[in-house]
Amino acid sequence: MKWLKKQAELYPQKTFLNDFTFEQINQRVDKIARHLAPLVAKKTRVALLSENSVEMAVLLFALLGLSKEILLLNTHLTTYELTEQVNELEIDRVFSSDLLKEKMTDSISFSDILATTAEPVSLSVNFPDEKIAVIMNTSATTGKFKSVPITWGMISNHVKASQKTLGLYEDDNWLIILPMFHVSGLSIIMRSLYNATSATIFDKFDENQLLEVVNSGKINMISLVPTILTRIANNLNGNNLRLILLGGEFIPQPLIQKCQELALPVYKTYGMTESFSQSVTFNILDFPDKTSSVGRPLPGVKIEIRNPDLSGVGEIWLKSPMLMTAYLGQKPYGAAFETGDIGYLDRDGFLYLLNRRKDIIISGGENIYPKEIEDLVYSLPEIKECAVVAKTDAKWGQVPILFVSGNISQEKLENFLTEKLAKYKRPQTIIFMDELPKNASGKILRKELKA
Ligand code: S0N
Ligand code: MG
Ligand code: MG
Repeated sequence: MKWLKKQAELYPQKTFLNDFTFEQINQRVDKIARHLAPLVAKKTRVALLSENSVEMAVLLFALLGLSKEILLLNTHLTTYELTEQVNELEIDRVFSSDLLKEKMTDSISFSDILATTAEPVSLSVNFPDEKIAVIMNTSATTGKFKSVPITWGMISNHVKASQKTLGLYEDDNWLIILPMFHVSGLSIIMRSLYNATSATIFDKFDENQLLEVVNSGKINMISLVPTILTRIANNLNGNNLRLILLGGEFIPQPLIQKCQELALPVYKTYGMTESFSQSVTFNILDFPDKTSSVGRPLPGVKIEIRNPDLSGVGEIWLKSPMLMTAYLGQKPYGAAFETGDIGYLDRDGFLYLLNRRKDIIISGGENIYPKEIEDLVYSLPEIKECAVVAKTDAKWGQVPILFVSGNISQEKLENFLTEKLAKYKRPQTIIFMDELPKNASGKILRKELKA
């Protein structure tokens, strides 16, 4: 596996993941790869469904070493949604953690793998830039997910640019509580691997466990979404931390002010799956007069504001060596990538984000597009009209709300949504109306519903 063999030779005794050294992880990867090889021999693409764990990382490295493309599945999804994604990408080999196997009963669990016969293999250590390493599906305005192919070139360019921006200390230890099926979590693994530094993987978000490990000084870096930081900021001791990388959602300014008062080393970041995480970043303690910005571009990244109004506010376009060239199965987007977000640059090159992509709802760092929920609701014959809008929420930032008209009981609709939709996408409230408000041409007035 790229970088792993080298680090295991250079720093065999250094801690890599949790209590395992680079040498131990490398040995575990070699071992599991021997079992995996016969299972994936004729496959280009496989899928992986797992909560965060060292085992997940080991399996991922082994599959990468076997030159597979790995679709990383969001563990919150229902069986219905998971099956749809796997079918769409024509994947017939799914690996799941023992805990999640019940979600995809015909998958191969981690313990099943070790029960199969092993075969000698030699793992690849170098990959061409254009080779796909992992695939992540992201929700899209169309209501159907898009697949982001994350190549080795994107990963290599990212880890280098990020290191230049965030610096590198020999005993860095980066806590992973964000999901490794998102770039927010996976990028930490790749940075630690490239930098030969440590990462500590948590399988879930538990407030007390998190505070304990941060306040103990065992880790010195952490990536968070505002939903989590809001819950823990008051009890967080920033003395041992050199960095809190904060992004994935709209970041409320009161949270930033509180972090300034507490002297927490928050690095705001704006990035996306399409760019394998961070595109712009900055430390709020270094630039106290820029705290409402999301930061300055990483080396190699260019931000363009297109079609600006008189005050310079316009569409945010990106050019970056960390960006994908196209969604899977779609045409390349060309020289620059349209983020869909709205903002402006100040004269020092700091980016300010004013509006997120049209219609997007971000709940606890998970993206939701109303159209996906609406299309599903419309698939019920009883439904006349429906619309999903965002409601501000103290805990999750935003939550979806469903307005609906039609001859259907609340219970039937709720049961249907529970079966088909991940919990975070499920409307927090369903409001029944005789008719939804529309304009003269019959378009549903979302603004009115929001109000
Ligand atoms: C916020 C998290 C941790 C919440 O999970 P928690 O508390 O563990 O929830 P559960 O115990 O599982 O469930 C509690 C109840 O709440 C429901 N629920 C869970 N998650 C959500 C949600 N997001 N929205 C609404 N409801 C939710 C559960 O269903 C459950 O209900 P009950 O008990 O009734 O069953 C968790 O959601 C989380 O980890 N969120 C973060 C996800 C994330 O990482 N998003 C970022 C994705 N974006 C990117 O990767 C690009 C940006 C980026 O790269 C980045 C982002 C942040 C920081 C750094 C970077 C970087 O550039 O490197
Ligand atoms: Mg969870
Ligand atoms: Mg929890």
